[in-house]
Amino acid sequence: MTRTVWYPGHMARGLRKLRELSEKLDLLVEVRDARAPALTGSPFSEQVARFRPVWIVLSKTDLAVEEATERWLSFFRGQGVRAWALDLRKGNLEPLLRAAARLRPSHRELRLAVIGIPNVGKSQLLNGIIGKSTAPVGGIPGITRGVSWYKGKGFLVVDSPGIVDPRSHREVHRRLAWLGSSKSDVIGGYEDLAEGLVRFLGGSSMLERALSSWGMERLDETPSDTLRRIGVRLGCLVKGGEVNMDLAGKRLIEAFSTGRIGRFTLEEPGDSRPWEDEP
Ligand SMILES: Nc1nc2c(ncn2[C@@H]2O[C@H](COP(=O)(O)OP(=O)(O)OP(=O)(O)O)[C@@H](O)[C@H]2O)c(=O)[nH]1
Ligand SMILES: [Mg+2]
Repeated sequence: MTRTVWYPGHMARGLRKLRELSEKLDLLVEVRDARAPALTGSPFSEQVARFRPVWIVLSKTDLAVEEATERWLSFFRGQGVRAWALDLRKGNLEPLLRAAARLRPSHRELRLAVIGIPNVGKSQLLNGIIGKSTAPVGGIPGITRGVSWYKGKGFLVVDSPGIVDPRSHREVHRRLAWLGSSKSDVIGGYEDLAEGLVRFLGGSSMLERALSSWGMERLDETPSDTLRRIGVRLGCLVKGGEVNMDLAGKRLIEAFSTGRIGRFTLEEPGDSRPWEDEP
């Protein structure tokens, strides 16, 4: 059963191109979101990991819970994977670049590709590696549409489009949409997505934190009622004073994905995925 709802043509083409290129590459740097390092894993890296090193960069550490990021780094390193955790807007790429330079063949530049799912910061990392803001960066998934080479000092770097796994469960896509890495509007709409997020956050103290950032309290109510209150608070109203639930949902998802309501980490190493047992 195909369960993916967002897999546009540029992803299929990008995957094909990466496969063709993979013979020429010395190193793959896979960017994952530090807020969900398992859910944001790339479907491509597993297919080629046997042939060359795949290093992991956990991006957006400024939006994740610091201690959780440390646990993820230990987890990956414990598996023998080289991993870095970075706020890519700040850079601090020197240790990564020094390690990569050691893989450089004596007769030519090092060829590396930056890969990963949409909106995790691949192009931002690439710009840091080449030292110029050349590759387009943007806050919505699907900014990079093709596979392109860029030249840096001693490096040839490939930027690639974000590619999701066409076999992923719908629930994975819902969670990726909370982070801004999947298209929210094609996965059941913002209202449904945001209610799912409220339900998830309600399982811990995260909901209190989110609500208090808007000066609101947690009440004993359904996720739908919580979303309605958020809509009132943010002025997402239509004629007659009714709440526009889809707009309220969009605002909540945007605030969550961009870190406006605080730092969050959605998963810990070894977490189970209960939805995978569902028929
Ligand atoms: N807060 C924060 N934002 C980041 C970080 N890295 C990237 N971003 C932001 O995340 C968004 C996506 O960055 P891109 O580099 O375009 O992501 P991408 O993986 O190339 O995305 P696609 O090309 O759409 O697949 C942009 O708004 C960046 O400014 C980070 O470490 N912290
Ligand atoms: Mg990009």
